[in-house]
Amino acid sequence: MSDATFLSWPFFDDEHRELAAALDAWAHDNVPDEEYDDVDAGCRALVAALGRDGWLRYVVPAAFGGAFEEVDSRAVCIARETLARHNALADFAFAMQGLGSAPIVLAGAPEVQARYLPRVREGTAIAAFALSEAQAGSDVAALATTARPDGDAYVLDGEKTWISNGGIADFYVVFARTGDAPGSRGISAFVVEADDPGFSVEERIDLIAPHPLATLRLHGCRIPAERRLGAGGDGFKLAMRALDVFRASVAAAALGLARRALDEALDRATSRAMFGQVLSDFQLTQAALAEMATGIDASALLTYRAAWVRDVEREPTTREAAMAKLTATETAQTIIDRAVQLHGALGVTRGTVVERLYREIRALRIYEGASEVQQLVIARATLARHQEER
Ligand code: COS
Repeated sequence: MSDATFLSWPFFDDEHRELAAALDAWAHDNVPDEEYDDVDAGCRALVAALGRDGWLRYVVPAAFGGAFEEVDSRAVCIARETLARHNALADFAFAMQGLGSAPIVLAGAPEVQARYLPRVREGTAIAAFALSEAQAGSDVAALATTARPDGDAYVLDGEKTWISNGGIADFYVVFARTGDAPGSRGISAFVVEADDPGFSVEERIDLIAPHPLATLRLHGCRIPAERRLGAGGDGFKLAMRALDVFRASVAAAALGLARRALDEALDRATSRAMFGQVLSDFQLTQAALAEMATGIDASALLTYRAAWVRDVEREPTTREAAMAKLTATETAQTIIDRAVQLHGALGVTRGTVVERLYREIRALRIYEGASEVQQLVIARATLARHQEER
């Protein structure tokens, strides 16, 4: 059992503690502790199971059957941390239902919200967030997909890539350029359904830790104008607001992977005989374990600080979420690498837990804003505060 003492920190209420225990027990019984051979089928099954048993209530507001009045960041983070400890694809399935529907929660018209959000909660519709393009990854404002108004519709043209749930999603929140305004100002968000004419999955992308991922093609893709989310030109800010919530939760997922690595390392270190003692008797091992445990607590403090500021203080958390994501993902990479080292040859043997974690953690330092983007965001906020105080 992982260290759960963090749940007594003042960031949490009883409902958070209950969620952590109940979801851990559920995952133990319902989520395999191994990779799926077929990630598409696995992901579909996980979304269905998470919906059936009520866990997706944490990604939509109460008005659509959600567990909290508004989506609660601490609950999302606890859910991701817990699921990631068991199986990274389970965390992915949960998180993508949230990220893919967040722009609808934030800015969808009531009828658009009513069309998608209950199905997201039930796990009967799979959501996706289609922002990145081949030439617009970190530099979102450079995206080139267009959406042209045409009567009571919009016609979308362009290509999106590295889209999570690409190929299995029922709908995609697609960001496209609607106006002549340059950079970030001319972008709007739309809901595109997988069976809309002109929408196709161009190519599936294979990852070192398999998750559904694809390149999407929009070719004269015509959708009703009501499926635009928020005002025209608001798309960039909408994407950033959705990412503010989910970046802190990526930190939580990294934390879950790191906690699992420490658990595995502790089991190994206390059982592996070497030179007449066990691995954990060596001070070098103890130094590694100490750094791993400290890195986990430091990451947890930043992660749950970001979630608490958003939920309780109701302040913008761009800076806090960036600090959490940067620290937790980079630290988890180091912790998992140490766990691999403590396992020796077993650590690089296909099929061991630490080998799986080693592949799983890598993408978290890249998606939803690479570490370098988080550094940029933190530096900008720090400099802006300094200017204001002068
Ligand atoms: N919430 C609300 N508004 C925000 C915001 C946020 N978190 N961040 C920026 N904005 C606003 C700014 O205030 C600015 O508004 P005005 O035009 O009214 O002044 C506008 O959005 C543009 O912001 P900025 O000038 O900072 O945009 P940049 O093009 O410099 O981009 C980064 C900033 C690099 C931070 C952004 O492009 C980014 O996050 N990139 C990574 C994208 C990403 O995560 N990709 C992964 C996709 S999902 S796997």
